[in-house]
Amino acid sequence: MKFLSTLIFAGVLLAATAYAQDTLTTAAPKTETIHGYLVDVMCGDGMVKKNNALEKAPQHTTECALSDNCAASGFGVFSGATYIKFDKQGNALAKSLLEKTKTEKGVMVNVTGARTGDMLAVSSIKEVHMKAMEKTPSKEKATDMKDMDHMH
Ligand SMILES: [Cu+2]
Repeated sequence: MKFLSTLIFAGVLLAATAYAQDTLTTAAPKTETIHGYLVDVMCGDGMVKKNNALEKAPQHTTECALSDNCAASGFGVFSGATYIKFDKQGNALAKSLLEKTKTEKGVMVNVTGARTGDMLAVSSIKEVHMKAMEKTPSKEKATDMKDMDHMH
């Protein structure tokens, strides 16, 4: 009886191992979230060629990205100096984000999708705002002043 259960256990273990290996090799590309500047392909390719993305991507305007030639070229994101291009759905999501945003240049995003090399099959794009550093200190100052008034 003990021998039999050991045999069954070994069999289950083998099957589980085989299943795990199978799912590993047939798995879809890894999903990842990339953080960086959203730039159209026309301008993005230009920055890659001139090797000046770190300097130019933050300066790239929303207006430029939405101009006819730029918008038609598709979109991508700069992860540092590496340019990762979006699929069709990503291009559509990027365009509607740019149409809604109030950011005039250097739109920064978190893009999630399945990455294959320098291509991303996008599932979601969110703009990342960096307002915290501008607004929080002035608010803190205001409360500090009120506290001081109480003390007098
Ligand atoms: Cu552009």
